[in-house]
Amino acid sequence: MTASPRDRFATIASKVRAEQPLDADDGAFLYRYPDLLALGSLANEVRERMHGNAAYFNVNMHINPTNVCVADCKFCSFARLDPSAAAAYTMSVDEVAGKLAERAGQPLTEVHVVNGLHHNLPWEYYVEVLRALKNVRPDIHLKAYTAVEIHYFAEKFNKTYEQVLGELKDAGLGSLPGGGAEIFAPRARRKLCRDKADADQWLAVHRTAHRLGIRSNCTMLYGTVETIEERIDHMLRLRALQDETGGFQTFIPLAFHADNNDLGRLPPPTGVDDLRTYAVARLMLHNIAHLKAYWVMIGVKTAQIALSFGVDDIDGTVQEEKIYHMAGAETPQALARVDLVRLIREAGRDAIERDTLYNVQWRDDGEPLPGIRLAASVPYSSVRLPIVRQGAPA
Ligand code: V47
Repeated sequence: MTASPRDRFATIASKVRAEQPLDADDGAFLYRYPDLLALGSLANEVRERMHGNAAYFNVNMHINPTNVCVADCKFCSFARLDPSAAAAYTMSVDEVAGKLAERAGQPLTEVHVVNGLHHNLPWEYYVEVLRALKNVRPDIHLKAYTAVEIHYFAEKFNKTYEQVLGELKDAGLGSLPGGGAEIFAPRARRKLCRDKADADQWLAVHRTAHRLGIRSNCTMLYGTVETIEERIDHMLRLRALQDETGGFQTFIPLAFHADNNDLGRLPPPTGVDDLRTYAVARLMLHNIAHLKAYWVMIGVKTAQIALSFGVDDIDGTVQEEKIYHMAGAETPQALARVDLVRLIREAGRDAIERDTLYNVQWRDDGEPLPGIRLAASVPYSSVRLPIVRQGAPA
C-alpha cells in the first residue's frame, strides 16, 4: 500500500530531524506537497537549528563594469551583444574605481562585480579593475566575476582556472558570486544559454576556487523552462560539490524576471512558488550554511516572509543594481541599513550585519530606530546606525 501524502511528509520530516540527507524523490514530493505552511515550518525548524533567530544582511554595492556580452542568454535583459547598441556600455578602470570612491564615506564592506562576456577587453582590464577598487578601499571585500566569466577568461586568455583565479586573488579577489549557474540540466540549459560555460565547467570553476581557499556562493534561476525535477537535480549537484569541498557559503534562488528579454511571454513565478523554492532549498541543501532571499529580485515583502521559510539572509543595501532592474524589477535601487534592520525586526528576527564571509559587524540591540519609512527615496546617508566592528565569525 502506498503511503498517504501526509504520512510521506511525516517520514521526510523524520529524516530532516535525524539530519539525514533528502533524496531527489523527497525533493520532488516536497515541491508538490500542498500544505505550504507545513513545508515552511519544517524548513524553519532547520533554519533555526542552524542559525537560531539570526537574520543576516550586509552593506554592499554592485558594479557592472560592462554589459557588452558575446553570450545570448534568453533570460537576460542586461547584456548587449552589439557593442554599438544604444544601451551598451563599458566603463574605464578609473570609472569603475570612481563608483566606489563616490561612496567612500559609507560603511561598505563589499563590492559585487559582474560583467558581460566582453568580446575584446584585455585580461589586464579585469585585474586592474580589482586593483583599482582595492586602491580606493584596501579593506573592502571584492566578490567578483562569476564562474561563467572565469571560464570565459580561461578560454580567451589561454589560462587554466588556477591561473585565472590565482592572478585575480593576487589582485584582491575575495570570493566568487554565485551567478551564471542558471539551471544545470542540459535540456533546460540548451534552451536558455547554450553558448556559455556548461554545468560541469561552472562546477569545476567553483571546485578550483574552493581548493585555492576562495569561498563562493551558488544560485539557481527558476521560473523559466525548467521542470521541478530539474530544480532538484540542480540543488543536488550543488550539494555534491559542497560535500566535496565545503566552499559554498550561500545558496540564492533567483526568480525569473520577464521584461526586456527573449523569454518575455512567460508568467513570473508566483509567491507560493518563491516560498516553496526557499523551503525546499533549505531542506535539500543541509550542507550549505546560508540561504539568501535577494530582496532586489524577490521583492522586499516576500524577502521578509521568506525569513520564516528557511531563509536567514536578505543580502544587502545593494545600490547600483542593473541586472534585475533592466529585467523589470520594481524594487528600490537601494535600501538603507536602517530599512534592512526594520524589515528583519518586523519579521521577528535578530538583525546581524555581516561582512561577505559572515564575520559579524553589528548586532541589533533593539534600540528604537529612527522614524523612517521603507522607501526608495530615503537618501542612504541620511540615517546612520552605530557601527560596531566585532570581527567575530558568526
Ligand atoms: O546569473 C539574469 C540571473 C544572475 C535575469 O552571489 C536573472 O551573492 C531573473 O548571481 N530574471 C546574476 N534572473 C545575479 C547573481 C547574484 C545576485 C545577488 C547576489 C549574488 C551573490 C549573486 O541573475 C544571473 C542569472 O541567473 N538573471 N537575468 C532575469 N531576467
